[in-house]
Amino acid sequence: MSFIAQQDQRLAPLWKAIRSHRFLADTRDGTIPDQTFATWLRQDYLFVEAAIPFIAALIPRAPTRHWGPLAGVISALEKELKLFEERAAQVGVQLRGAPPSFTCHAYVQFLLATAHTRSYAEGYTVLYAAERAYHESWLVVKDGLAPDSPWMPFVENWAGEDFAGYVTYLEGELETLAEAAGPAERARMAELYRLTLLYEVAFWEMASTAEGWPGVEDDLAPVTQGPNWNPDPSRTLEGAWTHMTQPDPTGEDGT
Ligand code: MP5
Repeated sequence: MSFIAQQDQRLAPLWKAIRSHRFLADTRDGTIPDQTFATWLRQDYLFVEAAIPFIAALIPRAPTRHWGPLAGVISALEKELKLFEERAAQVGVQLRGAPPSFTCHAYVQFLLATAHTRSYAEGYTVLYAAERAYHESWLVVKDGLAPDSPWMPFVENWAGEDFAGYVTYLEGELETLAEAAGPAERARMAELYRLTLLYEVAFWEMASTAEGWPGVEDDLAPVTQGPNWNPDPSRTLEGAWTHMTQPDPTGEDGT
């Protein structure tokens, strides 16, 4: 059995917790409170912003065939940030100035620590698990979301064909890395896969409950704390992931 199939079997309860999360069902059904969706918008904006240095930190140890695709992910993430900006403006949500929640902060630290201190295959495992989790999550929302929902662009981003193609590509590459890994590294990859799925469940939970930091009423974060990314709002929106599935112009398969 392939590495991913083996992990998916072992971690089936975590996949179920992701796919059956009430945040996704309520978003799909149009019953999610505006404030709850706004919490997710603000926190995921911070997450996507941090995903850029995560990808950048993977590049130095990546095989050369991954350089182009990983650079493509960085530009897709920049376009995703613009999508957040555009949607937040559309529905009147203040995107900036929110401090990271405990869960968002922990997940981001986990991403960066993995990229900087673990093997490339281990970092790639986290990338695959996080992207796949979002694809699976937004497929749940897609299945029944009203076509005029303000959240449809997020469905198109993560449940669309371009992103599906990207996740399939990541899957194939992760299997290749897992085949080349020894038993000890494979065990570490399996553990990181599990942790990433746990963080994904925790992230939906955090968005649903608007949790702050455990044990305190007020995390005392300055209100100006928030994203560092400074987009150019005048740029037009394009599909963030379109270029990830366009054929290689050199005609080579990149291996
Ligand atoms: C993703 C995300 C998908 N935006 N947020 C969480 C909590 N997990 C996964 O990543 P990307 O890079 O936005 O496609």
